[in-house]
Amino acid sequence: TSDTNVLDLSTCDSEPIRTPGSIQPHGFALSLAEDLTVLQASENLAQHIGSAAAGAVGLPLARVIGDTAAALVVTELAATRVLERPLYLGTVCISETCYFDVLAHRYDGVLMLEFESVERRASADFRNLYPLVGEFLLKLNNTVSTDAMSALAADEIRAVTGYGRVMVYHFDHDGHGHVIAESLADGYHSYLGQRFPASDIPRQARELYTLNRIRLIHDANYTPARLVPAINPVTGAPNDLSFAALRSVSPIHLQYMRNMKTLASMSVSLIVKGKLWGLISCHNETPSPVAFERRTACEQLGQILALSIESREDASELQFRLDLRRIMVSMLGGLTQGADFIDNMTSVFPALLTFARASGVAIVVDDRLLTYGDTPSDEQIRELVGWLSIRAHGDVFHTDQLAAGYPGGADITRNASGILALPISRIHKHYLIWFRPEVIHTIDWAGNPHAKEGAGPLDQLTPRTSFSSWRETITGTSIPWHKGELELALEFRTALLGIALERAEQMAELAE
Ligand code: BLA
Repeated sequence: TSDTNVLDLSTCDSEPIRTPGSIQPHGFALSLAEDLTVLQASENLAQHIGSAAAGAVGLPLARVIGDTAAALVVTELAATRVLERPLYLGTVCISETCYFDVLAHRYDGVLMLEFESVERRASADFRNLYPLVGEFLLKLNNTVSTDAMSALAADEIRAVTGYGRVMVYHFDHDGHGHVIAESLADGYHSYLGQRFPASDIPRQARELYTLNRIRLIHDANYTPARLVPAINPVTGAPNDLSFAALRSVSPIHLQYMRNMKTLASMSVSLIVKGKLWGLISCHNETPSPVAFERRTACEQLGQILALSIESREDASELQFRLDLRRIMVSMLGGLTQGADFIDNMTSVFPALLTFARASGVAIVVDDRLLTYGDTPSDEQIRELVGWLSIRAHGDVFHTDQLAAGYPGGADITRNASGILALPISRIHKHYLIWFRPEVIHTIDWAGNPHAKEGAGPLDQLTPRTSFSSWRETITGTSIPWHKGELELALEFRTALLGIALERAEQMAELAE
């Protein structure tokens, strides 16, 4: 029932966000040769330190930023290995403009220096930030649920950034995001519990956010500052700014922010088991800087949260599978007792329902059909088996939305929106089928995800303009099948086939 992909996302997906050719202007950037000759400079150099960008190209670094600042860079670069993540070298004054945080990183064969304009010397702040991370760890130890841990993280990150709204945003299996925790300042309305469609964050952005865990948009109304010249002489291509702190971001996303009435945005990636699990998304209504060391603290808080989520998920996954396995083992114990396979199966019917969190189950063996619990009629089940044997070719079949694929599904939605069908013979059309009932539920979207606002003037893609709550009712689906359930159902099937085989051999022996 949900068709959120009304936008032509291929265009969205192909915007080259790693090579925008420009930076955000709350700082300036230089790319350097190994001997620290300036290769490229951002065109806003004059606004920050008075010298023209084009004039800076080809000069030694000291001639552009002055001897003191250059000496700091030289010393720090000699002392540390510069990697792809920006490294803080120090805070400097350049031609009486105070202060700049100097960040260095090396990516795609290019050494980049970024100078972020900051209000005061950063180093004083570190003292407050370290204990904060420590306290966060202590608090996490006393917290069990993902939502509660996320709420703690949101509060901490709001304290570190001073932003007005901090949300922990979790992606579901379709890529839609769900706000699971939030921390708000006065005057900020809540998005807690709301969903945002997957199309709000395109594929290449998710890829980049898996590699680079933090990004800041200082002021959504900014005018980008281009790098001059546009082609990097080392690579012969536009600079890959994937890890640059000042990377200019997608104009489409800047419009989205303005539509959302947030002018400053920072987001921190939550990587769980190597995948982008969600984001900590921070909003401020007005432009608002977050200095490097504060961003680093947020990145660490994000990593701690992600690791905690990972370990809780592992533990509950393990427990879930253990519980299932216990039920399975006890069922198999019962099945090897009596003589007749089908009679045996009826004795474990209640356990079968618990095993698969189902409300009905059916066994079809030749012309025998046995059901238990809430199931479609015998006739409807026979029809379904006919379809399954063609559609699924003897493989395990599962769906949480039967009517979407099965023509007869609409008539049996109420008790069979979800089915898991196990073929239990290698030759015959014998099935064990679990049924899950329809669970009608609502989704609270932030704005109508189906609205065709994606097609703007001149066929340009524009983001949604409304974020006022919009409720959607989802029908025809059951609770989804869990990966562990499917895997254990397969194991169960293998065991059943084994038992059947053993039976057949015993029968053959008796006949001899
Ligand atoms: C990027 N979109 C983003 C980002 C977020 C969102 C968090 C990362 C940048 C940042 O930190 O601000 C979306 N922001 C949200 C969501 C919430 C939020 C869902 O606060 C909810 C809590 N966006 C569109 C459409 C397109 C699009 C239609 O709505 C494309 C046509 C593009 N979004 C888009 C692009 C980026 C982006 C290209 C990458 C920006 C970049 O890093 O350059």
